[in-house]
Amino acid sequence: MPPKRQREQPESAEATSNATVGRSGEGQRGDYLTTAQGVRLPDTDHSLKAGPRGPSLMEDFHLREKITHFDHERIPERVVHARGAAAHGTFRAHGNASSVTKAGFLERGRETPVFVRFSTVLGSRGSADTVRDVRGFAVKFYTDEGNFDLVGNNMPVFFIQDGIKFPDVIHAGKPHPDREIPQAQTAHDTFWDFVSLHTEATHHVMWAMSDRGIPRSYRTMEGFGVHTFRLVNAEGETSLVKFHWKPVAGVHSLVWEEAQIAAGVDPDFHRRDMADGIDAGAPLEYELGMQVMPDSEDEMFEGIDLLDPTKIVPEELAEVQLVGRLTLDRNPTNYFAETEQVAFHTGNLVPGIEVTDDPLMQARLFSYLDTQLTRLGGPNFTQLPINCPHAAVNDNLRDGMHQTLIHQGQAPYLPNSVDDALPTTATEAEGAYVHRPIEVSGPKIRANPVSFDDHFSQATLFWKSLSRIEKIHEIEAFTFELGKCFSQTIQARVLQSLAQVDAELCAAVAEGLGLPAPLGTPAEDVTPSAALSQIPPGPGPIAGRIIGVVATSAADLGGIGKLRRVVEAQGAILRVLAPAGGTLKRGRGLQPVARTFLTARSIEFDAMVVADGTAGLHDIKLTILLQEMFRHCKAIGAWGDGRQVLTDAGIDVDAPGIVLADEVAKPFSAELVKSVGLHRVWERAEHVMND
Ligand code: HDD
Repeated sequence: MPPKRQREQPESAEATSNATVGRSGEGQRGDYLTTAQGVRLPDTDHSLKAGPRGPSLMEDFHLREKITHFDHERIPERVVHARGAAAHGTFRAHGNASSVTKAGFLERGRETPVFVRFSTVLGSRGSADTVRDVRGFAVKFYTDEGNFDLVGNNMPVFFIQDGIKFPDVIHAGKPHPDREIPQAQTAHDTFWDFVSLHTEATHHVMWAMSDRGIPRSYRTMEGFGVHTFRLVNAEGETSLVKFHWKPVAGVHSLVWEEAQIAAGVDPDFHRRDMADGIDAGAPLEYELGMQVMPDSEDEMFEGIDLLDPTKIVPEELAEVQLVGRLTLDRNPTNYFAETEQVAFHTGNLVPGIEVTDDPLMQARLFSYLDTQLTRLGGPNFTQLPINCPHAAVNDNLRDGMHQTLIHQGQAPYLPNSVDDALPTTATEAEGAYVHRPIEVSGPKIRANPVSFDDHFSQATLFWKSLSRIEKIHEIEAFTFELGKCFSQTIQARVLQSLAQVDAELCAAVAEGLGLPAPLGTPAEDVTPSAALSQIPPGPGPIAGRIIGVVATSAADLGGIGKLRRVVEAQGAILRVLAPAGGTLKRGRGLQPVARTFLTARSIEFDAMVVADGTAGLHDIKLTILLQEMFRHCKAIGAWGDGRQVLTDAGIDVDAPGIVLADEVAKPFSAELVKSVGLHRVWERAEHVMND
């Protein structure tokens, strides 16, 4: 229950003399319903009419204000990344980054409030969470030195090398302009037309068609700053750096069928998962990592052009050093005020962090500020509580739409001799952001460096680094997406690119499309990078994971209680599934039912266990649920006669990853926890495919 608001006290003289007189950022004050002007209302359900059956009257100021405000409740959605969800949290620095940057928030022990918004790129605001797409990973650090935004994605490379093509790639990916279909997906002609005609996109689509395009959860996604940044330390020395976010929960994805089911059954799958996890006391956690490279004149490292956003630096060549931990543990209070109105900008930098001349980054520096003017209706969006820096602001910017501050003084210019010569500029020692005097020279020219011409070698590197099951998923994704294209010319052109990546990949996709596989000359001297595969070497944490238990009131409720204690102690969530809702009672045992067979679907569970005492239970929806869990290679278990429910549902109990026992004892729970920690039982995949 939210705490009841206090009935309003009369404002003190001190409060009214504040710069923000009046509402002071509070959404609601007092217990009475009022108009926006603060006039108390007797009734909000009946318009003012000339008699009960008469016409409504123009003088009904409440009706007009209520409807007018409602008419304007929506603002333009983001042109990209419209669908998103966010959380508040804290960033704690380990302190080891101070040798390369003077940024205060990275000093040892510093704690900085953050707001993080995750998003899909292409879909509109009401689209589904689990579509195949890139995920945005935008972090706003409210540092003592001003706001720093790290506006990244869950993939370390981008489609294009120069920001001037951004409108083009987005036009190609968005729904076709005539019928506005398909929504939130790249499985259509214009996207693949663009990709095949701009082959620099090949590396990026290898990531998008991999399991990374359909994350299991925001908590199991990596994040990347993509561009190379220039860091400056207290001595003025510079280095070139790539930022990474490493999820503590490991990197895990859905399988394609699951993602498709979820898009219909629970379009809010990811935002629900994040909000529920936080509510259940399982925060989302990530380590901030940095790959530090020397700041050389040519901005190359081991033959890789650090200004090319379609290239990674393999972790084997530059170790990702962990410099701080991000913990997201508080859900927003109001979606619109916070998640919708938050405004990120790659130009929000703090001393010690600078940009480089990556031409994609350079265009972004213009675009983010510009887009907010339309989206948030004017230049004063930094005054919105979610965008407001925690550092002191004294900016000499004045007036404009939606000005909410009452600035004092007469001289908003510098220098001035009227307002006590304030504010004053700062020196570097006083914390001013002073750009490094990097030399810039060269002819004015519309061209890329020659090193940007290599469009395929890192796509090959990515492919060669995948495990067998990940390669199969990649082939299936390409075959699905290209199979949705009507134009054979476009399909054939994409195959030309795939032939430059790998012959096996190209042949397999060509076979699925029923087209000949062209020959190519893929790079041969490629060393795979283990960090690019997301198959975990061992079980990871299970916090935030959901384990279902099928039960009836005849089930072993004591056993369920034991299992609940084990998994909840590790931050996981146990949900009982039964034929009907309510509470299961048996003896002294009590278990609340979280889902019924009607309201549950396999996609929301990471593992499913059938309790003892359920033999004979049969329901077609339960059968479908168990078969989906089996096909999606999730852990399945049963104890006692629960085994029979599995067999009745057609589950092969001898297949890998089926955990069986007579009762809920340590080995059973431990095996189950281990399977969930491994995310999927991939050995079962071969079994499923051969069925
Ligand atoms: Fe962008 C939003 C990430 C290239 C122009 N972008 C946006 C968001 C993320 C990214 C995560 C959502 C922020 C939020 O949650 O509000 N964008 C990226 C990454 C890129 C990238 C990782 C390449 C490395 N973007 C990019 C380019 C341009 C833009 C090249 C334009 C030249 N991006 C925008 C935008 C958006 C945006 C139009 C839409 C809404 C907004 O900014 O605030 O300005």
